[in-house]
Amino acid sequence: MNIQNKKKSTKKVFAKTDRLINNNDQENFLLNDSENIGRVITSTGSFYIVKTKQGESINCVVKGKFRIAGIKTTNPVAVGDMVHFIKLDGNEFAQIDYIFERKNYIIRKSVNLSKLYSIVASNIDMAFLIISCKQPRTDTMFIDRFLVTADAYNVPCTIVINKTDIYDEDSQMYAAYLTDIYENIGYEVLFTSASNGIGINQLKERLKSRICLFSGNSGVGKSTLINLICPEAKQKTAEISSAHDSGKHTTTFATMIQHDDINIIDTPGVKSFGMVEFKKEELALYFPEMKECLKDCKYYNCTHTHEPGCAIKQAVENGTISHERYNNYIKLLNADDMN
Ligand SMILES: Nc1nc2c(ncn2[C@@H]2O[C@H](COP(=O)(O)OP(=O)(O)OP(=O)(O)O)[C@@H](O)[C@H]2O)c(=O)[nH]1
Ligand SMILES: [Mg+2]
Ligand SMILES: [Zn+2]
Repeated sequence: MNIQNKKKSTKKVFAKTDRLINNNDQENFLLNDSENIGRVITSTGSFYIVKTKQGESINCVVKGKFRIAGIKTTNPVAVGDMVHFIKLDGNEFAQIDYIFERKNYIIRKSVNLSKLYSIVASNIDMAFLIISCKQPRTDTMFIDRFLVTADAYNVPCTIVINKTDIYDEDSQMYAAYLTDIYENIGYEVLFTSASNGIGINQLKERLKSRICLFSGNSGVGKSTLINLICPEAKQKTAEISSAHDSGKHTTTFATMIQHDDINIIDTPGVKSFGMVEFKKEELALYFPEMKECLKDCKYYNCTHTHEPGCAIKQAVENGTISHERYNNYIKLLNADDMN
């Protein structure tokens, strides 16, 4: 296929599981058994809490095995999933027996280079990538891996630069540098401080009436921000390790925190987002600024590395595409986890 004419494909988000139900069954359940339907709000991997429309929290386990075709997952049921469950007499746990079709999901490799994936969360309206320019400093490679994955799975993203209260001149410059790069390619960038409250109201506005995901490195302040925004939330937080300027992986499983019309999924901090199911020739499609130039490359199968007449390299040279983003594109192209 000519890559230049290729419409950006959204990854197959409707992963086929043997018990992922279709629309007809879904309607049937909604009509006839609506009290046994709810959204997964906590997943520890072995045990789940499902919240029903009536506001009841049901402790659940998964009945049998769910397989997702093509990929091996450690957790076939994820926070955000709408599920059907059955209650059994005398049993403490109800059993999840069906997952409704997912609108989208974010997935990551469980262990680097392994073929095992875990679903971070599903049915997300907006992902917030929480980063920091200091203690710890998030690098652009981390950001780009996340943005590429989110874009491929059709999850819109906002970048939140937290801990602005502790920034010295160097980290302020880095924050300005990041803002310039990411605003230029169409992402909203917010500045917050959970310590002095700066930017919190603006962030709250963005969180209203949708299901939001908070993701990012360990120690950037995801849980602290959530505790501030949702007074009922009692998410554990911990000081970062001073020796390494890195977080202590305090949050260990995903939970959705609900407060008024705000729904935020807090997730464990990650070192890096593994790329999933990407082919080298599609990578540029998930860099919005590169996607625009593809049609102008001389060769239809241009990899934008060494080819003459490459519109992307030209754009990097004249400053329309940032060097940083292009360098990350090259690194990703050569990463071990690309197909
Ligand atoms: N100075 C300052 N410290 C902050 C801010 N936000 C969070 N912190 C501190 O950063 C440390 C880590 O915060 P957490 O909320 O536990 O970080 P996290 O992102 O949830 O980390 P994981 O759960 O490990 O992924 C805690 O000591 C917080 O008090 C902020 O805006 N400014
Ligand atoms: Mg946390
Ligand atoms: Zn090219």
